[in-house]
Amino acid sequence: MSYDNILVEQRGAVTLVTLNRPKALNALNAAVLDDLIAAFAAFEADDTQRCAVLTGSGEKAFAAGADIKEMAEKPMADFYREDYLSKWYSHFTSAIRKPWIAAVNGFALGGGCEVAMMADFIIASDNAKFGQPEIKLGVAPGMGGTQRLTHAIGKAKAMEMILTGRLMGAEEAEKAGLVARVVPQADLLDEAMKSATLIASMPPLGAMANKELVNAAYEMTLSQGILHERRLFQILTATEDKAEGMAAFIGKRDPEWKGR
Ligand code: CO8
Repeated sequence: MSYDNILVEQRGAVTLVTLNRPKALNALNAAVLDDLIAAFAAFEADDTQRCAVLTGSGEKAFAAGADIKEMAEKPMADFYREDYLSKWYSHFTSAIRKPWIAAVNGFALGGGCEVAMMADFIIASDNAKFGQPEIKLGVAPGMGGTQRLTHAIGKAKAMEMILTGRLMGAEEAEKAGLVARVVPQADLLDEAMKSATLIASMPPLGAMANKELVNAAYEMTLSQGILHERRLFQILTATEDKAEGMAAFIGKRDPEWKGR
């Protein structure tokens, strides 16, 4: 399948998706978001693909936000009738059960920051800048920014960023817990691909279950989350990959995962 606004490449078991509107700093218009949904749905459906990386083309931006030019003239009735953002939002959260990483180069602002925060984790280049500057446009984040940023970095920093539109650099973002790792700009893709390849080498059902469990920490009380964890642990003991993983450990050999 070909796309107009993104590049998609399979590298072994890793799908690399690149936002490709560099002249508009990879701003997320409806066409880009529709391409992203299609590419991630194809990734999710393809059993040979076990982890994805999402990045932005050019050195300047991962994505500078939702497309302001597209939103500027749109009447409120259309935003409401279309339930603007809901299909993209639900697709990138609950519909993607396989792991994926955001490799953030340059600006990740507004919707760009929100899409990055939907990833299982973020690896940032040293020139990355994160922000939710929607207040400066007279709106608010619309795809989870107020919630995910607050979960990630706490109320004080999230409130300051969201109320002032201040951007946060990569080093501060790592210290604050927004990103897993900061790497030099030149190494970003290699480092993200290395992490993705490692994840892709893990048992696929285990990867899916572990992702689900960490995400449950955002949705459930502690006791519900721990019960959910125990049940999924118990369920995983019935998989062929559990038998293989434990036999391989005891037999001092590499496991061969079946995804069953
Ligand atoms: N939308 C549309 N076009 C954009 C956007 C954008 N978000 N950001 C940059 N561009 C375009 C510029 O208009 C410009 O185009 P042109 O050359 O045709 O004039 C080109 O990209 C280059 O941008 P600049 O000349 O502005 O580059 P600078 O280096 O001077 O500045 C900045 C870079 C600081 C990133 C600046 O472009 C900027 O502030 N951009 C807007 C950032 C912003 O406000 N983002 C939030 C948007 S609102 C939002 O995301 C709502 C979230 C809820 C929905 C989520 C849906 C995914």
